[in-house]
Amino acid sequence: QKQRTIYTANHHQDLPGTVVRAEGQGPSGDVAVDEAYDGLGATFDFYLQIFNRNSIDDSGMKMDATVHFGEDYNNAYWNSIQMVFGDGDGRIFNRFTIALDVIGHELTHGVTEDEAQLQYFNQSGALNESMSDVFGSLIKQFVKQQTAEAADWLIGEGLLAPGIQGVALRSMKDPGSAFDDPLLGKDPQPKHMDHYNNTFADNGGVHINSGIPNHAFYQVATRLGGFAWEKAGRIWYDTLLDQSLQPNADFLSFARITFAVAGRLHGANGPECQAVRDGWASVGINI
Ligand code: ASN
Ligand code: ZN
Repeated sequence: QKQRTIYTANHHQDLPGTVVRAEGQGPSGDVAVDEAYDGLGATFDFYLQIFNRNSIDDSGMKMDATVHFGEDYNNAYWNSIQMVFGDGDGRIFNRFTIALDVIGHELTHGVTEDEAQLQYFNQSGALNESMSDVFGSLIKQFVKQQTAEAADWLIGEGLLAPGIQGVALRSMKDPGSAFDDPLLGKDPQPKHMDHYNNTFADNGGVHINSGIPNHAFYQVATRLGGFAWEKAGRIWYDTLLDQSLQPNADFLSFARITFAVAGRLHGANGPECQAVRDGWASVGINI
């Protein structure tokens, strides 16, 4: 049974704030509250139906989210206890509940923290970010019942304010192409190891270099075809839960586990293993 509680911070920054909608209650009429409630519900249903996972910690953890956090707050995050969503400033970003994959992204930070504790800097941090984008995107694809070919593979569609030149926050299909705007700058994501960004900014580029494993997942999923959550998603999920995945894993060690998992699930050296190997190779990671 899912147990959601949506709070409002009422434009302050005190967490969790006051309850506006508890599990089982009807729509509040506040769009951010109701998007958070529905988005957490869809994310819970996805994890349960597809991976037989019972909430964030697989033990029925309550799902708490606070909306209207801060004044014109241009972000959303997971704080190890709950999810937090800003309203955006309306100039660069709209409200952060507007995109289901962003809600799935934040909740998945909780799943990753529970299962793998991928350290939030450099390559392990980019893998942590990528897990959130992969499962965020799969949740959206699942709700829309889209195949890998039909999906747009965008993260945060609708989040960019009117007038911003761009389509979303990130693109898994074509990292680096999501936006190019005088206010926001250009989408900095690479999609190949040749363009890996060695930076101290952004915790060592966790939201930048995540383009590489994001694109590898896209490559594997489209090679396998059909619904991406069925094969590629299962391989990535089992990798996240694999005992051999270390908190300081780099892209190559993660990729090697996906290959081993694909072999366990589908038989060694079958087309699934080949798709995993080729997908990673296409981003410059050679298993
Ligand atoms: N929205 C960001 C994320 O979920 C927030 C952050 O970087 N702290 O990764
Ligand atoms: Zn994140």
